[in-house]
This record gives sequence, structure tokens and C-alpha cells, in this order.
Amino acid sequence: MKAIHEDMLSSITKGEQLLAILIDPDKMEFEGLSTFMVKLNASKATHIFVGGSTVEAFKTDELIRILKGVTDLPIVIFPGDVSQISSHADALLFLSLVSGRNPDYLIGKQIEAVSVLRTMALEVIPTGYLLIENGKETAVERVTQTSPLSRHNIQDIVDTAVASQLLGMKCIYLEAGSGAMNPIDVEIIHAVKKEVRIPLIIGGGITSKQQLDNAYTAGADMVVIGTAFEENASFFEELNK
Ligand code: 1GP
Repeated sequence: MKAIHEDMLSSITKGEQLLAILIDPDKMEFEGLSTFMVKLNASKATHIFVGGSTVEAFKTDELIRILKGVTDLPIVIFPGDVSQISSHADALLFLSLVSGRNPDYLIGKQIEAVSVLRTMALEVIPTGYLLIENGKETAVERVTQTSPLSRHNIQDIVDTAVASQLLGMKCIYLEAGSGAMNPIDVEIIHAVKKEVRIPLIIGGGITSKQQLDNAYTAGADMVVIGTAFEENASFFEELNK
């Protein structure tokens, strides 16, 4: 398979809108997976992300092996923890939680991951991960013991994204949190897009086609959706309309 990040860049240059379906190994029932995958493969999805904030060790690897047998879409690990790294995936979002000030999630976990990464030829995509406050506490906040950035301080969000780009990150991920009540504001997406040239990924709380379109119009290069599909797989058909 072509390098995932390189491929993302060429799709974005062509004006294509990327859609990643997030599968959380802890929430996906293995029995329902084949029906879910038939719908996913027939949908507009361009990538599959696998990961979660609290996943049992090795469950991610098991799920990725199964997925590899039933889809041709690239599988990218969106890790909550080092134990979620699997050699069977196509790439790993190497996240640094730049919205927070917990050294473990800025650099500690990344150092821990090196001994695992050294044993495999997995594409690593350095990603500046920004959690934006959204009215209720998210799993990311709980697990990482960090505070999100205020959604009202757009300048701070833009500066954090630009600093990540200057540090050499290859993607920016603006996260509202899984199951967030509202997605990232379009004003925020627009402001960040104006100043960063690396791919902009948006996720959290997107549950309608309108919200998805709004994110793309505001400047998202890739949108990540998980909960809406977990709760109702017919959302795939809604997006195809
Ligand atoms: C969560 O951004 C992803 O990390 C997707 O969020 O589950 O709300 O779609 P949802």
C-alpha cells in the first residue's frame, strides 16, 4: 500500500474529502462486525481508524487482523495507549496531546512506544492532537488528566496548531471528544485552516450529514466519525444520499 500520509496529501491536493470511520475495539461487537463492514465498504469512507481511550491490551491487534481480511481501506491506529500499536495496521497517528500540559501525553508515552515501534515497519504520522472544550467532560480529559482548550479562545487554538506545525507535526487533529454534544465550531476549523498547511483532521460529535458538510466547507481535510455509526449503522446510507 502507498504511504498513507503521502496518499492523504495527494487526495487533498485533488480536492477530495476524506472520511475516517473510527472503530473502538471496546465498543464494537465482533459478532456484528461483518454486517457493519459491508455497509462501511459501500460507503464514502476513505480510511478506518482503530482505537479508543480504554481498550483491553491486544484487542486492537485482534480487531485489525480481522479488518484486514474484510476491507481494502487503509487502517490507521488512533491510539489511546501504547498497547494499541499493531504491526498489522497501515499507519499510526503518533499523537502528542498539545492542548494539555501532561508530559506523559506530550512525550512520555511516545518514548515508551519506541521499543514497540522498533520491532515493526509501521508508518508513523506525527500528529498534533488538540482537545477543545465542549460543555462536558470527555474520556480524553479523564484518562490524560488534562484540560481542553477553551472553544472561545480561537487565537489560542490557532497558535497551538501553528506551533505543532512548526515543531514538524504532519497533521493537526481537532478533537471535540467522542460522543461530544456538539462538533468543533466551524469558526475554529476555518481559523485553523487559514494558518496551517498540513492536513486538518476534525472529529467528535458529528452525527449528521449537515454537520459533516459544514466541517468540510469550513476547511476540514478529513473528518472522523465513530459514535454515530456505532449507534446506528444506517447512518452510512444517510451519508451516501
Ligand atoms: C473521537 O473524534 C473521534 O475521538 C470521533 O468522535 O465518536 O463522536 O464520532 P465521535
